[in-house]
Amino acid sequence: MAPRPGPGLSPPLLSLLLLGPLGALCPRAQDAVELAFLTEQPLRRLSPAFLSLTVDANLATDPRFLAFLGSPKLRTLARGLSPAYLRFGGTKTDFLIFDPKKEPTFEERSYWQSQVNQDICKSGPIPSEVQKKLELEWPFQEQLLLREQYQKKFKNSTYSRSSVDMLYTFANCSGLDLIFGLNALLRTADLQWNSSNAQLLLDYCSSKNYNISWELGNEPNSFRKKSGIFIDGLQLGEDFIELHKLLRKSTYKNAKLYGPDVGQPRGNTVKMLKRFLEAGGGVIDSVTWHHYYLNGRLATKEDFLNPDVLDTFISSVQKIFQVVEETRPSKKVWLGETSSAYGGGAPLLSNTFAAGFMWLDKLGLSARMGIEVVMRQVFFGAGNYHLVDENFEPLPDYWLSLLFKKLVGTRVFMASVKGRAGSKLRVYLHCTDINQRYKEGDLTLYAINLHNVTKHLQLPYYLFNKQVDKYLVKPSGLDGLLSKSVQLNGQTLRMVDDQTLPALTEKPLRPGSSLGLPAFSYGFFVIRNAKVAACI
Ligand SMILES: *[C@@H]1O[C@H](CO)[C@@H](O)[C@H](O)[C@H]1NC(C)=O
Ligand SMILES: *[C@@H]1O[C@H](CO)[C@@H](O)[C@H](O)[C@H]1NC(C)=O
Ligand SMILES: *[C@@H]1O[C@H](CO)[C@@H](O)[C@H](O)[C@H]1NC(C)=O
Ligand SMILES: *[C@@H]1O[C@H](CO)[C@@H](O)[C@H](O)[C@H]1NC(C)=O
Ligand SMILES: CC(=O)N[C@H]1CO[C@H](CO)[C@@H](O)[C@@H]1O
Repeated sequence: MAPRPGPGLSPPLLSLLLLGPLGALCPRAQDAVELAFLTEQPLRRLSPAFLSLTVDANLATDPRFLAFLGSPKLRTLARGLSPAYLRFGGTKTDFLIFDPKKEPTFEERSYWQSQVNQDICKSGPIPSEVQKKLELEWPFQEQLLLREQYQKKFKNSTYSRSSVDMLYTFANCSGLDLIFGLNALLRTADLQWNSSNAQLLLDYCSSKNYNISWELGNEPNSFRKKSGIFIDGLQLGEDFIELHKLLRKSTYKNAKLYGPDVGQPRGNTVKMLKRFLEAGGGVIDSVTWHHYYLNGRLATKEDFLNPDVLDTFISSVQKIFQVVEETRPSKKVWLGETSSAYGGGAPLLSNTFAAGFMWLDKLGLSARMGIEVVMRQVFFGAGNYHLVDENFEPLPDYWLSLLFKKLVGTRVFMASVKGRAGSKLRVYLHCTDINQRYKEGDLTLYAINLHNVTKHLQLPYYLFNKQVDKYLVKPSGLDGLLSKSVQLNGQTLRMVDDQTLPALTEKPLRPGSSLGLPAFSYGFFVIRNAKVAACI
C-alpha cells in the first residue's frame, strides 16, 4: 500500500503515487519497512519506576568518596530520571559493615558543615577544595576498585552514620527511592545469617525516619568464589525470612524486601534461585536477578552492534520466568542490576554512543517480556558503564534514559517489522508518558537501526495521517559511534547549567511521512492523537 502523499507534491508525482504499485517511485516510500502494531490490549504494565538506577556499594569502600553525592549537578541529573529506584548494592554489599560509632570522614564533615540552609535539599555544593582533592584521587581509587573486582579479592570496610546520611540525602533530594543491600556474608558458626549488624543499621535508619526498602546479599551464587563460604538457596531463603521478621518488628513493617539478586541464570544459579524461592519466596516483594551481555575486558565494538548478542538476553529472561512460574507465579520479576558488560563495563564502549543499542534494546525487550523494573548499573561510579562520568558530565546513555523517561509510558504493546526477521531493525511500542506535551491515547514507538543504511519505517495504515514527533538520536562530534556526546534531532545535548537540563525538542513530521532512521542510530516517535483506547 502506498503511503498517503503529504502536502506539497506536484500533481504528476501525486498521480503516480496513487497508481498503486508505482508508489515505489516515491522517494520516501522506497525501501520503506511496514510496521505491524497490536494495540487492542496492553501486553504488559510496568512500574512508573521501570527505568531505575544503581550506585555500586563499592563507592563506600572508602567513604570519603560518598561526598561526591553532594554534587548539585549530579542531583539535577538524577532528578531528571525520577521516579526511579536507586539501588545501593553490588559485590561490596557483602563486605560492608556498619559502625555507628565511626566518625565521619574529613570530606563528609566538610560537606555537612558547609550546608547552612535549613532545607538540606536546597543546600550548596561540596566545598570546592574538597571536591578538587577527591577528583584528583578518584582515578587511583577507581583502579583499586576495578582491580579488586577483577581479582575477586575483597576486603571488609566499615561505613558510618554519616555515610548512610550522605546516601539517603542524595536519593531523597533527587526524588529516588533508596533500596539498600544488607551484608549477607556476616554469618554465625553454623552458617546462619548473623543479623546483628543489620539490626544496628535498621535502628539508625529508623531513628532518622528514612524510608528505605531492602535487599540481602549480592549474587549469592558466587559467594564461594568471593569469600570461600557456600550458602545454598534453602539457607538463603531462611535468612530472608529472618530479615523479614526483623523488619516486621521495626518501623519497617511495611517496607519492601527484594531478592535474591542472583547472577545470570546458568546451571547452579538456576538451582539456587529455585530453592530460594521455594523456601523464602513468600517474604519478598519482587524477584531480582542480574544481567550483562559481555565481559568488559573482551567485548568489541562489533559485539555492541551485533543483533545476535542482543538476542541472547531473551533466553535468559525466559529461564528466569520459567523458574518463577514454577515456584512463585504471582511474583514480579525485576532486573536488579544490569548493564552492557561486567567488570565495570567495556572501556571506550560502555560509555559511548555505541552502548545505547544494548541499553535501549534491553529496556524494550524487558518491557515486552514482562519485567517490571530495570535497574541500570550504574548511575555514577567506578568503571565505564556509568550514566554520568567522574566530572559529573552526562554520557550518551544518560540522555537516552532521559528521553525514555519523558516519552515512554508504562503500558506496553506488541510491535514488529512486517515480513522479515528484522533483527537489525528493532521496534518497541508503548503508550506515551502523559505530560504537558502529550496526552492520553498517544503512542510512543522506539526503534533501533543496526543496518549500515538508512531505514524508513511506515506506520500501520490506520495511523498514516497522524502527526508524528520525531526524537532522533545520533552521535555528536568526530568520534562517530564511539562519541561521548549525542545529538537530538541534530542539536548536541548539554546541560544549560548545574540546575537545568536542556529542553528535549521534537521534530514534527508531516502527516504521512515515513519515519527515517539513519544507519546505526535510534529514535523515539510519538504518534500524536492516536486515540488508542488502551492508552486512555
Ligand atoms: C569480614 O568481617 C566478617 C565479620 O567480622 C568476617 O566473618 C569475615 O571473614 C571478614 N571478611 C574478610 C574478607 O575479611
Ligand atoms: C553476631 O555478630 C556479632 C558482631 O560481630 C557478635 O557479637 C555476635 O556474637 C554474633 N552472633 C552469633 C550468634 O554468632
Ligand atoms: C516510602 O517509599 C515508598 C516508595 O518506595 C512509598 O510508596 C511510600 O509511600 C513511602 N512511605 C512513606 C511513609 O513515606
Ligand atoms: C553494509 O553491510 C553489508 C553487509 O550487511 C556489506 O556487504 C556492505 O559492504 C556494507 N556497506 C557499507 C557502506 O559499509
Ligand atoms: C527522611 C526524609 O528526609 N524524607 C524527606 C524526603 O523528601 C521529601 C520531599 O521530597 C520530604 O518530604 C521528606 O521529609
